[in-house]
Amino acid sequence: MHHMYREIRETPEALLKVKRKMEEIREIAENLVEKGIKRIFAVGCGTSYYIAVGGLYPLIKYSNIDVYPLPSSEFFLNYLNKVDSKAAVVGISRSGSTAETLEALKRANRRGGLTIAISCNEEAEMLEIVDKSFAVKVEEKSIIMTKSFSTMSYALSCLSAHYLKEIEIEEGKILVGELEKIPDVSKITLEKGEVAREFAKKFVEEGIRGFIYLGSGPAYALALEGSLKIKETSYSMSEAMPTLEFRHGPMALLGEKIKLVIIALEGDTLEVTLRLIQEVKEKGHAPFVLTNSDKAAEVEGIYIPVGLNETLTVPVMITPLQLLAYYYCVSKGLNPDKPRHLVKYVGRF
Ligand code: F1P
Repeated sequence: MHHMYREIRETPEALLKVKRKMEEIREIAENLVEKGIKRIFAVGCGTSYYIAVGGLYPLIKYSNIDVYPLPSSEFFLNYLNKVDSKAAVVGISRSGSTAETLEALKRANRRGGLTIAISCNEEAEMLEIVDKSFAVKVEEKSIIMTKSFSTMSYALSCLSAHYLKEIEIEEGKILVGELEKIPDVSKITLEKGEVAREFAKKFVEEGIRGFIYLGSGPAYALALEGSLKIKETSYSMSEAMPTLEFRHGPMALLGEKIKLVIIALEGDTLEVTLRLIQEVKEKGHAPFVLTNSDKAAEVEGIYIPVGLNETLTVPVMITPLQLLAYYYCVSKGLNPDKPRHLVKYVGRF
């Protein structure tokens, strides 16, 4: 069995490790409030940057605190002027050794920012240089990040939700209550996601040459990470964009051997996403849809009625997309455990 597949299957138990340490996360949220933090940067590289994009949505949707999900490099090259004692910088890194993320945290420290680390490595050097840290031991032999994405997404979502509760935003209490369910919901999306195998084989048989992942809001983080998994394991061209952006140019690609992967989540973005699905079908395209809404259930794809607030779905709805990339890779006769040119982490820049 490939490391990548086994590690996807281990996601629910990895999420339980975060749940067991929830009090540590609540204490970090409490510290953000005590310090009077006015803006929060979440930074990472590759998959870990996409964790930053998805994990801040509770704050984006339900608070007026300024949030900046950024690649670590973009943060320290272009945003340092916004860092002072009222800024928090959350570094996200499976290894805790990625050069750009370490550099981002070191420069944030020098500007007096409150630095926080989230990692899957309890011995990470990153944990030594920050003010507060949260780490769980979630080891992956695979270069390709899978359960580690869900783990650190869950941790960041928990931090966001607990912050909302600490500043007495009504939705905070609701979200914190829902956090408890996530490890069990993960078992459901894992089992329902296995049907991705049939779709992956079909894509290979159809000679699909490229993918465009569409998602809005939290689903945009799912689109970014789902697209990266395909690139990393199958060397297929793949792009992710906010759902309605597809209509402003990329729509011209319909007719080529591409497959649209559209993530449709219950919530503020569902209606426009359903209209886009209808629009591309009328143009003769058969999109693949990952959804938790019965309103999109009849479209070809994977329907999992996950009863979570949309801002908490990223750690669990990514699993079917990880499985889709895994099965597409092996259906093409490639080895997901030996991705061309990639390393476990990039230790210099
Ligand atoms: C970040 C990262 C991964 C990528 C590859 C190289 O690692 O860019 O996202 O998939 O493994 O490293 P980390 O900072 O999360 O350890």
